[in-house]
Amino acid sequence: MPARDPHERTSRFLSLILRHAPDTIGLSLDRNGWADVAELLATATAHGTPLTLETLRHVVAGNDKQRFAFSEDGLRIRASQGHSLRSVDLELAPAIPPAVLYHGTASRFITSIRQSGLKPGSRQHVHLSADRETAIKVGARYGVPVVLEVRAAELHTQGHVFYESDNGVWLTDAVPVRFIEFPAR
Ligand code: HQG
Repeated sequence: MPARDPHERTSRFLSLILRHAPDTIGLSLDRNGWADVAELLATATAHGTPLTLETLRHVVAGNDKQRFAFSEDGLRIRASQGHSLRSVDLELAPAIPPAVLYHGTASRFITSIRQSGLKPGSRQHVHLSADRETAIKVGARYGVPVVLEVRAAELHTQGHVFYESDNGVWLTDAVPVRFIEFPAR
């Protein structure tokens, strides 16, 4: 899907670099996923994606999902969730989820999910949202969206650990089939 505007292009670039592949521009993240801002600007620019502090600040502040966050001193930046890099530990505190959380997926994945439950795929966690609307958008990225209801509180009492990212995304390791309500066909 081509990015529509320069800010979206920069947001997608930051997602790639800060969640999945910092090495493509020769950047390294620390164990908590933080990149040095000055180093990010320099390495991005050197590798063909000119990036200024002003643009970075705009993209972070105006981001629709608040995907990125600066450290308190403004010297570092990281993605708030969505990592595939196994080396990154966001050190989120375990949280108690609401009774129900939602997972947006595409209809073509339903047969497989009915068999093996929700798995994190290439990411560190299964991503869940507190509202249906977000789940519909997430599912629509891959095809005809389907919203699954996850009995999160029950799963939590069974010992599954939940986290809530700084931008409000709920994360857990996996969701077994028996905790999922599938919509009636
Ligand atoms: C599916 C976006 C077959 C799962 C969103 C999903 C999110 C299975 C896909 C964040 C399965 C993985 C993450 C199974 C799960 N069999 N398919 N057993 N278990 N799946 O992109 O949750 O905009 O890695 O349903 O808002 O779609 O990038 O995960 O369709 O928060 O900030 O496998 O990405 O955030 O896809 O999205 P993804 P996701 P950003």
